[in-house]
Amino acid sequence: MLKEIEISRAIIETYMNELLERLSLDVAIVGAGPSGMVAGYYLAKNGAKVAIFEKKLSIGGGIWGGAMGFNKIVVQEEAKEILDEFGIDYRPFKNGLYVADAIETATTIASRAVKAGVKFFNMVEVEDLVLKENRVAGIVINWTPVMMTGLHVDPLTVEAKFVVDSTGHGAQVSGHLVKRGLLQVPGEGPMWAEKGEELTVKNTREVFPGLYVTGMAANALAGAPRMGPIFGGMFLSGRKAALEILEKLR
Ligand code: 48F
Repeated sequence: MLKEIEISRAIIETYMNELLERLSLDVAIVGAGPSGMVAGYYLAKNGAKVAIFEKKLSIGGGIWGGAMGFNKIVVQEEAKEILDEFGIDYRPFKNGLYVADAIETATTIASRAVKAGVKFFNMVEVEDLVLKENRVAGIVINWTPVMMTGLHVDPLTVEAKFVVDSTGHGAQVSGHLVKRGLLQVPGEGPMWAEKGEELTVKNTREVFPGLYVTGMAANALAGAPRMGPIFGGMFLSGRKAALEILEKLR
């Protein structure tokens, strides 16, 4: 016999246990776009305890819509190996460009990340950082609907050895240090695909003790150009952050 409250108990107990197990993390990634999910995958695959917090209901960030809703993404030669790592199909176009399906890309990266050990918490917004002795030590979280409705509900906290700002164009997590005068975010520059791609990887780094930035957030912090619907830089940025953090965790 199906008992409604047993279904409720199954969900509540399982979710709460998973959250409790992750109140203390090696790495808390904020934002489940391409750079954050790829970072999570490489971290988890190499044994780090990692969770990704995503404020929207859906994970995947800017992948789904491709460009203007044409659900294709473009990847350049240097990043093709990441599509291979995930087992995502692509077709050569020309001039060293490859085209992959946006839906396959989002679902495959998400699925491989989960199988590698990443725990996604969707519908959870990171509203602040924990800062102790000039080092980022965790994140402050709340339910997205609470944030959207502006209800006066206090948040909870997750501690982490490293926090990764993978929040895209708005660099929202770094913004919490900006408003305290601890960091500057000039904001992204206008479109220049080649420079934007090169710089998003270069700008992927620890911008404050305990805080890494990836993807478009890395360029927003550096005042570097946006690049539009080419995603290789996002993937390479996520991998770079993961490998550097793994080195520091050892
Ligand atoms: O924007 P997004 O896809 O970040 P990305 O990894 O990739 C950028 C590309 O999609 C594209 C591009 C060309 O390649 O420029 O835009 O840099 O994903 C960012 C995710 O972070 C979530 C947001 O909903 C999105 O899914 N996010 C933003 N702020 C918060 C957050 C927050 N405060 N808490 C939790 N999630």
